Amino acid sequence: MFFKKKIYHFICSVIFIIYLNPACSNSDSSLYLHFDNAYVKLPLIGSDSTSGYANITNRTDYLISVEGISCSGVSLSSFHETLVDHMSGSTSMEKIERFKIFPNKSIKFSPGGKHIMLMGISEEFTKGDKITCQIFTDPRGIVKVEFEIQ
Ligand SMILES: [Cu+2]
Repeated sequence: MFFKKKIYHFICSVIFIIYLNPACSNSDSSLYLHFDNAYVKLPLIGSDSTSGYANITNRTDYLISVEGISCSGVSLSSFHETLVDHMSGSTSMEKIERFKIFPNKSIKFSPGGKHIMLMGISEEFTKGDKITCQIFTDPRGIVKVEFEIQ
């Protein structure tokens, strides 16, 4: 009886390890491009535009080009970069058409730098909601990412 219980425990442990080890779930396409701390700032009252941030990691051994983004409940989503004019100190934004992430490297989208620009965001969204975005990559296709509204 004791022996049987031990075998059962062993089998459970093996199953547990297989399911939790990311290396065993390579079939999950969302893992090749990983988004950490993906969030969107709640738009200011009276505004329907806001920005999103994340730390994006290329978990493959090849170069990945990120070609675009489309988010549900948002009219226009794109990648932007904040530029600072060092002479005047003023800032402006420029659209990034595409960007590359080297194998096993990360790119940080953070306040004051690169950001995801969301224009025409639905008024329905409130803090804690999730915005689902599709990220288009070459190669591989589409990665689905959820950005939490903060
Ligand atoms: Cu912008």
